[in-house]
Amino acid sequence: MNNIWLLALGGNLPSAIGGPEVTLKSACASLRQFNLKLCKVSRFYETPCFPPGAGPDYINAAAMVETPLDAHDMLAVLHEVEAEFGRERDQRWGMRTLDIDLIGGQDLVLPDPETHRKWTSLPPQEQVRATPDQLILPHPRLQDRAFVLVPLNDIAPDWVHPATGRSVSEMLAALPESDRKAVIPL
Ligand code: PH2
Ligand code: MG
Ligand code: MG
Repeated sequence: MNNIWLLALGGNLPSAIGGPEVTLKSACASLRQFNLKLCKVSRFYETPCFPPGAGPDYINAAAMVETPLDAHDMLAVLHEVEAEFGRERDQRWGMRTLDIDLIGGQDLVLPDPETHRKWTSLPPQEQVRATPDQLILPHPRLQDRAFVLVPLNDIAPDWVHPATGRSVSEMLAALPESDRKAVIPL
């Protein structure tokens, strides 16, 4: 069985091998060691840190992989690659050498549509405090973030969010222009 997974990559601290751009490129190469095919990689972008002031600007990119791995096994691979580049999983939304997020794939909604809706509709104050202990797919903040949607639009503009029916290009067009313009290709 072959799955297509969409990934969002980011980093805003140097790793042992260099700055975030070097780290993200090596992470893409490193993904190839696993049981997957790296189908597409977006351009790389400089993006303002979210939340504003929480650290240096990020480098962000997106990738598409094809693999027999299911969502949970794919996530385990992403955590392995993050660890390889010195990621310490401590502070939520803290600075990091490498973050690879599983954004979604196919028409999969995890863990179930109702729980997914609960996490996507959290008010901003709650988003900071509450952390899901289950894998939520598509990523619950996907539709809010230009630093994810701009790179994703390079490689999968027509992928449709299975819970909302909106495509990547539609989600991107719905963001404020100022958010979109702040995501600058390298
Ligand atoms: N990732 C975060 C928190 N803030 N800001 C930008 N610009 N890009 C990111 O990838 C990012 C962030 C948590 O993973
Ligand atoms: Mg992450
Ligand atoms: Mg992240």
